[in-house]
Amino acid sequence: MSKKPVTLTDYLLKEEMKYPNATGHFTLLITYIQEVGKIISKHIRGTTLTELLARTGDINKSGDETIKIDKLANNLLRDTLLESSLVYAIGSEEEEEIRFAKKKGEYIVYFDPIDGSSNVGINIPTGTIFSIYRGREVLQKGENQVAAGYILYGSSTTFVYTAGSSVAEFILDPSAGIFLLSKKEIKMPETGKIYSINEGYLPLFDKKLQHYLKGIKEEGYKLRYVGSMVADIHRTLLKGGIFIYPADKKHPNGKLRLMYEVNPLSFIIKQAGGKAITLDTSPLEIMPEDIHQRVPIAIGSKGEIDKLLSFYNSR
Ligand code: P6P
Repeated sequence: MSKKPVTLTDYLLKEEMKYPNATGHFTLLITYIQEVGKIISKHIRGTTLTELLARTGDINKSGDETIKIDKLANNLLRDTLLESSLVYAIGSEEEEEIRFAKKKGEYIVYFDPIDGSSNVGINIPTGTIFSIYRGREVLQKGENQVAAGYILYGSSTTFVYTAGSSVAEFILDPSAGIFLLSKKEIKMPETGKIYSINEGYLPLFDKKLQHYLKGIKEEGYKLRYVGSMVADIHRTLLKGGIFIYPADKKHPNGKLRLMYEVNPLSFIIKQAGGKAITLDTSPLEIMPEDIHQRVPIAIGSKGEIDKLLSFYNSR
């Protein structure tokens, strides 16, 4: 008798049973998010992308021009969450300000509806990133996250999340429309000779970073850079290595946003045994001042982050 594969819903309900006082609200919240992820995946893979790739003419807070599929993904997530009665407020790359729910729930959700959206039209992986807090304080340190995850629209549609203990991966069976458990407790390799950085900006990097990059190349490291953070982090999570988006002469705070890119992905990598640093601390310890603030980031295998730090602390 073949066993039924474990679905995301099975997994969520089993996790919920570990908490006798659970209300079921967290399970419902993740269920809403994964449902929207399936709809976004359908649009991204749809043949009628032309319409969805049309530019809207809007410039978001990050200075990127929004395309229709960004808006579609944002509005789907925003409206689903704000109407769920589970959420107090949401923050999004595509929303200038925090948006508050009418029927207030217990969670605050930050998200990047389509990270790397400029890659959608050229069939390069993109992703939806989400970060979940409890309470009424809309600006909290990343270490307060109760959960974080992403949906990667790659060769398959993959759902990865952690609720603060283990990191699990689910792959969408498109014919059944169900996320099936593929990896239960992802543990990152301690090291990995793969580095991920946009070396096009090399002349803008500080001397120590340039020296570090020269050193690892002499050690035979491979460069892999997709240009969608979710895809680069997913590879780093599974194969080990290091992803760096540093500050440089033109971007004193780097490019990536703390609340809906760096914190959720750092939370996941840390739960899988990896490490994330920004300037001289963990990004998860930063007290945010603005929902769109940027931070420089290095994130990946513990051994690789320590190697980078050794270049900054010794020379
Ligand atoms: P660059 C995509 O626009 C994004 O926000 C991240 O997903 C990605 O890692 C980064 O920017 C790429 O930036 O400057 O290398 O094109």
